[in-house]
Amino acid sequence: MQLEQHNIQAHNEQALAAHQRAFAYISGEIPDAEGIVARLADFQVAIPSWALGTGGTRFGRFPGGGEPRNLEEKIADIGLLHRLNRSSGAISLHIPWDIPSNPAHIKALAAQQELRFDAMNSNTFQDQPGQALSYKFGSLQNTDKAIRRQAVEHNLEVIRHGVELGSESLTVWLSDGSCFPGQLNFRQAFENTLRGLQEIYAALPAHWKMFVEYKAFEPNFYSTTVGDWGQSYLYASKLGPQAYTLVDLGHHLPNANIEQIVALLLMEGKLGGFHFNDSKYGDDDLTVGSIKPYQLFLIFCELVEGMDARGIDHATGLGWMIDASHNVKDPLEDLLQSVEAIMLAYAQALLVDRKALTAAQAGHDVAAAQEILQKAFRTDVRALAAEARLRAGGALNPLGVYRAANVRAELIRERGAKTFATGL
Ligand SMILES: [Mn+2]
Repeated sequence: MQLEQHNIQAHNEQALAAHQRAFAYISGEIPDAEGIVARLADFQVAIPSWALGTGGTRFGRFPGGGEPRNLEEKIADIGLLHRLNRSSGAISLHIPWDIPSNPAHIKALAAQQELRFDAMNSNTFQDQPGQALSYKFGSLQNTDKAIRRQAVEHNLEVIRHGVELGSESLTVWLSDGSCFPGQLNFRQAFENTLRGLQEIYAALPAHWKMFVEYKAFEPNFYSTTVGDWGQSYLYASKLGPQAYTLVDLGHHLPNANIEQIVALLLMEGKLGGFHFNDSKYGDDDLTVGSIKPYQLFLIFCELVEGMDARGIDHATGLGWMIDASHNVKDPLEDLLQSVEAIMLAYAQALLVDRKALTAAQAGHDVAAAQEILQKAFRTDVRALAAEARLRAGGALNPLGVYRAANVRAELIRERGAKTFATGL
């Protein structure tokens, strides 16, 4: 499926007059529209290979057809997203679902689509066909040394694949934990896990980062061995300067103040990357910004403030990734909506009058502080994001072009109605 540039241009021409009116209006209302458009154009969000197929739940999976059947088709799908929004210029792979049998070929395909390889993800939360030992009772935490060894070796293999492709980071998410009181010696589980992570860390190339992702619960329901940001921070601190905490928006207990977590991790120089999604109850993997857009905005406010305080480049300083895979929408439409929600929250955070906010905080003017934040949040910044896409050759309305071009129907025609992408 090749979405041609002329499809995008024809659509843009129809929408151009209305867009220009909206862009002229917002440019007159805010101090630095050009600066924000430039920052949006630089900002890229990595798409995970496992988000391109319909996600399942433990109750079932309802594939939508035309899903990518291999790594080549996953790269093609992300290339398509990137042509539409010019903000999806990276792919995050998962091993063993995406083992590149011919890395040079895969690298060339990605380069054709103007994609780079973001973080590599290891998997010790499932048993693979032919695997010698089971992870049923954990991987790096396991009381069995041979199982811990197998999990370490797998991560080393993931690093090797990443090096071949030009990736520069490894994300380790462990499902390790326990389902019942008494099942686990917490201290021993932590120490085993730390030793395993240390062996993996020692194999990182010098320019690589390791992201230690945490999750409060699921699939384990009594304890998780990397359960919250404090535990992740503890591992990352003990590992060394190449190790960082990764925040996944869906991996907290209800009502956690994620914006505060982000602020403190940035303060300590230990925030490495982000997994965007949204949720109502837990790790729901819903479209970014679909449930709690204000929370997303507040998180971006802390990200912008913290990155600026430490001189971190917004576009390249942290790993920006989507991690979502749910069961009802067309995955490509979902990803277009998710990237758009990220861009809007980022633009709104850039709009916040920092000087006025600092003054309000210093003067204990609580009402003014709220007004300043909500003024930015209530500004319609869609024309800024659209302008950034337009200048980069993307679509004013990515979802509109996707639908008008009948992309899904075409993918089903090419790949079949009963395809299954590897993933959850
Ligand atoms: Mn995640």
